[in-house]
This record gives sequence, C-alpha cells and structure tokens, in this order.
Amino acid sequence: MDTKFQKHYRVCNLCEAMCGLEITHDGTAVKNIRGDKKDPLSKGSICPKGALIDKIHTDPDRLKTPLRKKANGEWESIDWKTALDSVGEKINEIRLKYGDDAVGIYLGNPTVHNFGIMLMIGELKRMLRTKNSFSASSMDQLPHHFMGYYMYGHPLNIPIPDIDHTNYMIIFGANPIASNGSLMSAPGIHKRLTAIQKRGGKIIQFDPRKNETSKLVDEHYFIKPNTDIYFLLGMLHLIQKNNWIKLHHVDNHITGLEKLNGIATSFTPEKVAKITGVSAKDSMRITKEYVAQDKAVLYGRMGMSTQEHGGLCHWLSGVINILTGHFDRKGGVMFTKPAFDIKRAKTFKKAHGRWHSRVRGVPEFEGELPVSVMAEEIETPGKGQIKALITHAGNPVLSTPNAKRLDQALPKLDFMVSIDIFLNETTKHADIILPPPSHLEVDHYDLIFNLISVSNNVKFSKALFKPKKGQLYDWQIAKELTKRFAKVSTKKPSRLFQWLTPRQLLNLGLLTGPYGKLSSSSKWFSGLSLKKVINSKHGIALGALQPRIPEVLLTTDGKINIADEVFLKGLEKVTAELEGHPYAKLSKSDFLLVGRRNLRTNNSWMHNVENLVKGKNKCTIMMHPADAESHQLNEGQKVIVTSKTGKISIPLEITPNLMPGVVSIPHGFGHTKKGTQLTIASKPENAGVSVNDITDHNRIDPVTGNAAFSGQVVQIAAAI
Ligand SMILES: Nc1nc2c(c(=O)[nH]1)N[C@H]1C(S)=C(S)[C@@H](COP(=O)(O)OP(=O)(O)OC[C@H]3O[C@@H](n4cnc5c(=O)[nH]c(N)nc54)[C@H](O)[C@@H]3O)O[C@H]1N2
Ligand SMILES: Nc1nc2c(c(=O)[nH]1)N[C@H]1C(S)=C(S)[C@@H](COP(=O)(O)OP(=O)(O)OC[C@H]3O[C@@H](n4cnc5c(=O)[nH]c(N)nc54)[C@H](O)[C@@H]3O)O[C@H]1N2
Ligand code: SF4
Ligand SMILES: [Mo]
Repeated sequence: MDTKFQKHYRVCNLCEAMCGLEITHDGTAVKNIRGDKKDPLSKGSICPKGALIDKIHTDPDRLKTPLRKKANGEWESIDWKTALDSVGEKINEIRLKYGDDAVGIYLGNPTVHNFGIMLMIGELKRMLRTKNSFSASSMDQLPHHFMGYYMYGHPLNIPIPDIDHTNYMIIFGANPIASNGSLMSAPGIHKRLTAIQKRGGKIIQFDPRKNETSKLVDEHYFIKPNTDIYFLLGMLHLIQKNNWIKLHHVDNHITGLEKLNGIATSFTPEKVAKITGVSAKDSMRITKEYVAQDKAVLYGRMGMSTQEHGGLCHWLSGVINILTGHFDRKGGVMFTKPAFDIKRAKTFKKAHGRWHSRVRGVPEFEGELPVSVMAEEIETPGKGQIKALITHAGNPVLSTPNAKRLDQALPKLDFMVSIDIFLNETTKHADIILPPPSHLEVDHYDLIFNLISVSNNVKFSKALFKPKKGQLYDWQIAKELTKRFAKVSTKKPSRLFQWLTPRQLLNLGLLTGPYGKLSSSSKWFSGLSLKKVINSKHGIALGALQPRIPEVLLTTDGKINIADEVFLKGLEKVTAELEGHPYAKLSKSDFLLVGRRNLRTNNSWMHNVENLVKGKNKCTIMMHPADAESHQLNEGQKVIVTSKTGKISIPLEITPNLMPGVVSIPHGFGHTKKGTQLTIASKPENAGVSVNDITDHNRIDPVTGNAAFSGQVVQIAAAI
C-alpha cells in the first residue's frame, strides 16, 4: 500500500447493525471504505450506506457554522458564542413568560447513535423541566420499551433473538435484509439467517408484502396489516388449550401467570384466520412446530410495533416465548450483558402516566409524550402550549404522522432551534441551527446498540478527522445549553455531568461495568477500562448471550410480571372486535397502507448522497396486479392516494409481492428545495413525496401511544 495512506478502524453508526469499518485515508481524505474483517461482531460485513459514510462528511450541503435566520428569511453565519447565547436567552425568556412546558424538545433517530449526546441530554432535559418532550421512539420501538418496563422492570430490559443458535425463527413485520436488523443488532444478517437453514432450521415470515427478506425464508405468509395481535392470540389459544407450556428454569421467577388463564379462549384458529388472512391449518401447524423445537424464537419488529395493537403484540410475543420455553435459553430470546450497562445509570420507579398531554390527554412514558400529539400541542392556545421547540437529529416534518400539519404548525412558534448537520425540511423552520461535526469527526461508542446485540462485544472508535476549528460536538452543544438553561431552573445541574467528558463518563461505566477493572467479577489486570478498549482497535468479543434470569430483572419484586393490568385492559378492545372486525366492513375501493425501507436509504436523510439515490425511483406505491387491473391502473402512472388526513400523488409500481388489498409506500421522501440546501435529494427525480402527508396522527396504539402507521385505510385513483 502507498505509504501515504493509513488505516482507521471504527464502527458505522448509521444503523443498528454496528458494522466495523476499515477506512483507508491520507489524514485528510478517505480513499476507500471496506468492512473490517477483524471486527468480532461484523466480521467484514458492510452495506452501501456504510461504504459511503464519507460522502456525508464531504457533502457540500453539510453545515459547519451556526446559522441564524434574518428578518427577510435569509440565513447568516454567526459565531458559536452568539448562537448559544441567543438560544439560551430566547428559551429562558419563553420559560419565564409562559412556564417550562412552553418549550418542547424532539430527539430524532440519530440521537441514539451518538453516545456523547446520550450521556448529556438527560441533564439538559432536567434543566428544561418540560412535560413536552418527544422522540422518534413513539413511532418506532415504544412497545419494546413498554414491555421491558412492565415485564422486566426497565424500558431497556429487552430480550433479543439468539439468531446465531436458533433453529426456528418466526419473523413478524421486519425486513432485516433491507434494514440490517432492528432491536437485534446483527451485522451480516444474510449470513446469520442462511446459517439457520444450513443447520437444518427454518425461517417463517408473516408480512403483508414479500420483501427482500422473503427471498430467503422457508415460508412466507401474507398477513393482513394491523391484525398480528389476532394471530398471536390464536397461538396462545393453542398453547394453553393443548397445555404446551414448559417454563424451564424461569418457573420460579414469574408472577401473574394465572391472569393469563382464559384470555385467549375465544381466539380459535378459525375465527382468527378470518381476520388475519392466514389459514387455520397453517397457523396450527406453525404453532405446533415452534412449540416442539428446542431452539425457536418469535421475533417482531417495525411492522408489528407501529400498528394499533403494537404494545399488545410485543407483550404477547414475549409471553409466548416465555410460556413455550424459548426465553432466556440458547436459541430463544435472551438478554445481553453489555460492558457499559446504561440501565444501571437510570432506574425507573414509575415511568408511565405521571402526566398527560394537554390537548388529547395521552399519558407520558419514560418522560415523553407520543410524537403524534406534538402538532396539536403547538397549535392549541392555553397554558402549557408549546411556544418554542428544540430539535436534535430529527426530521419530524417528514417522519411523523400527519407531518404536513406539523410543517404548518412550526412557523407559529415564537422560537425554534435545531441541532443538525443539514438545512432540511424541518430545520428550515428554525431560527437558529447549530451544526455538530460529521460522523468521521466524532468519537463513537454504542451505548444503546450493545444492549440489543446478538452477542456481547465492546469497541470504541476514535474520531478520524478533526472538526472545523471551534465547531462544537453534539455533547458540547448540550452542555453549553444546559448551563444557560440552568440559569432559570429550580434544579441545579449535576457536577458529574458538568465536569466530565463523555470519554470520562464512559470510562467510569466500563470500569464499574460487569467486565470492568473495578467490578467484583473481573480481575484488575484483565478487566476493562476505556484505555484497554481504545487499544483494541477492532473491538473485543465478550462472548455469546447467556441466561440471565433472575439477576437481570429490575422489577420491584425481582420477578417477571407476565400479565400486567395495562396489557389485560388493552385486550378488551381486541376481544370485542373478534366477532366484528372493522376491516370486514371495508369496500373494494379501500386499501390498507403499509410502509417499507430500502437498503440504500436511511429514513429521511442520506438521500443527498448521489450514489445512493441514483437508479430506479424508490418512492413508488406498490400494488398487486389484480388490484391494479380492477382499478384500471397501469404500471408507472401517477395515482392519487387519499386518506382521512390528505392526498399525495405518486407513481404506481405493480408487483405480485403485495397482498391483494394492501399498498406500500416508503417514508422519508418528500424533499423540497424550497428553503433547504438539499442539492441532490431535492432534485425532482429524487425528491419523492412524503407518505406522512397522509398518515393519521389520531391512529395511535391506545396502550403505548405509539404511532400506528400500518393498516391505515386509503383510497386510490388515477391522477388526471
Ligand atoms: N410512515 C412512516 N413514518 C416513519 C416510519 C415508518 O416506517 N413509516 N419510521 C419511523 C422511524 S422507525 C423512525 S426512527 C423515524 C425517523 O425519523 P427522525 O428521527 O425524525 O428523522 P431522520 O430521518 O432519522 O432524520 C435524522 C436527522 O438527523 C440529522 N443527523 C444525522 N446525524 C446526526 C448527528 O450525528 N447529529 C445531529 N445533530 N444530527 C444528525 C440528519 O441530518 C437528519 O436531519 O421515522 C419514523 N417515521
Ligand atoms: N436501509 C435502511 N436500514 C434501516 C433504516 C432505513 O431507513 N434504511 N431504518 C432503521 C430504523 S430507524 C428502523 S426502526 C429499522 C426498522 O427495520 P425493520 O423492523 O426491519 O422494518 P422495515 O424494513 O420497515 O420492515 C417492516 C416490514 O413490516 C411489514 N409490515 C407492515 N405492516 C405490517 C403489519 O401490520 N404486520 C406485519 N406482520 N408486517 C407488517 C412491512 O411490509 C415491512 O416488510 O430499520 C433500520 N435500518
Ligand atoms: S448495515 Fe448499518 S451499520 Fe452496517 S454498514 Fe450499513 S449502515 Fe452501517
Ligand atoms: Mo426507527
């Protein structure tokens, strides 16, 4: 190799897979990016997004200095001190005038991929003391947190499929080949899935669409969107009726088992089949096979989370895994043992219903309100109305249900600040934008994804390049704002967080963590410290997942709370609708809408990378040929999709991969040039339309408050 070039090793932080990257560079520019073969978790796997991560760093549209909007709407660059002082003054002025709840905060998806901000944001929120706190979680994995909290005592106590040892995997509503696995950090997912088959195992998938993952599964079944809860209750019905229950070692660590008696009695396979579209014969055989397997796992993800019964679905899949002996055992779902266990830092005595949203009265969870209520909290006058908004690493104008309404509500704010690397559809509404450095200019550690990984590992990535002089990291921005917000807060900022850097906090966590030098179970010379982790540039393997019941449980009685009232109550509506499901009344012109992801896109961003967006238009509506024929629609033509909340016009893609009666549109598109700097994304051929202009903010899971994107009713007609 040319001596001018060096190798840098880091973890890709674009998605949950945590692929190790090997970056060849000359100190100022990247030559190429490959998968790091020596990374103990990813072993060389990489996807097109990770291979192009440097294109975010070099994107001419990426912001490097704070921007302030002038009275005429144009932007001017300002220095960091002026920017931070103005934000502090403006936010404090609004708090003093209208009260703490007048400030809203929204954290987007990349927030969780940034350990610096994750360690500092709690303090910032503590100084703000607002009830109007939101994040992308409430249109994503909220049901998992809910299940973790109620069943195992902490929102982050989430069991993960032991994919590398299972012999029977049932997948509901996920597309790991495109998404690279979610709530299951499993880089090289293709290899891991096919390995199940190589050991003689089987993969079964339930999805209203045959997606990229369906190509490799053994059996795919179309399931009607938003009806998975019925399928799961049908499984429970069979398991209880046939007494297929085997609790193994968890038997002594469960409370509330008796409350499960009778809850699924009326959910016979025949009744359930009428609602789900999966035949009674298939559901009976699959349940029997799954129960009989020693190493089997039931896994559900986005498609199962973002439906009207997402909370109940994830609770019940947990219950089924427990009852059938596929829990806390090899090949079932298992808990991780991360080197830095953030669960120890934040305990939850009570995390639900401590306050309610002002307009719709929905309860908070983990200190947050569902994002579906954000627009109405900005629009509706009265005490507690949101007058100022802080966004971090999010694009809610494209990502939230009925986002068009939010787009119209944001200009009504007295003040908005966005911490983001781009001027996009959301940040264009801000008065001030604070841009942190790029992904190659920051240290990286996976505080969250190591908690949901399919094996235990630890790795620290040092920044590759230096940021522009004076540019502040996300965590420094948070610290600076915390200091300013503290001036009018009744709480004092914690000295620990004021004085220590993320590296120092991480070192503390690693030293005192389960493998740390200072832990009772490790030895001083072999235990972990940040230094030791930094020195192992490819990362350190900490072993396969191991049984952790009961020590992992954080419930007050130290037991699994298998049937909390919150879930049992939620079941009432499902039981009532068994005999007369609303979908039975749909007419021929009604379709059920589902979403989709593509390997080369990442929610609403990264569309500004030419090599990822080029090629076939990804923002289409997919429809089954029989439906297209009966509606006299042709391939490629523009159709108008209408819902309760709006209309969009989008090209049609006809494919047998959709369940008849179902249509699929991806989210994250709808880029606009107006007011943004998204040169590539907003070119007409790449811009697409936003599905969230037609999703309904009133469709939320009544148990968790999560957005219900799946199964919304829409009508479709040719565009004239
Ligand atoms: N209809 C429909 N809607 C959906 C979904 C769906 O399936 N269907 N999925 C939902 C899900 S699961 C999610 S997670 C959300 C995502 O929704 P959001 O989190 O609201 O939006 P993202 O598209 O992830 O936007 C990320 C933003 O972070 C910025 N950014 C990237 N890295 C950094 C960084 O390191 N620091 C800072 N400060 N900024 C950064 C980017 O420029 C971009 O503006 O969308 C949800 N919306
Ligand atoms: N390439 C890429 N990777 C990503 C992302 C990305 O945008 N692009 N986003 C990341 C994020 S933020 C997340 S949260 C994860 C999500 O990753 P996944 O959980 O794998 O989610 P999706 O790829 O959206 O796949 C959801 C599947 O659910 C199906 N589905 C929809 N409704 C229903 C239903 O009611 N029942 C059932 N059974 N199935 C249904 C859809 O047809 C689709 O095939 O991906 C992450 N990884
Ligand atoms: S799969 Fe995810 S973590 Fe791996 S390279 Fe792609 S974007 Fe990065
Ligand atoms: Mo997500």
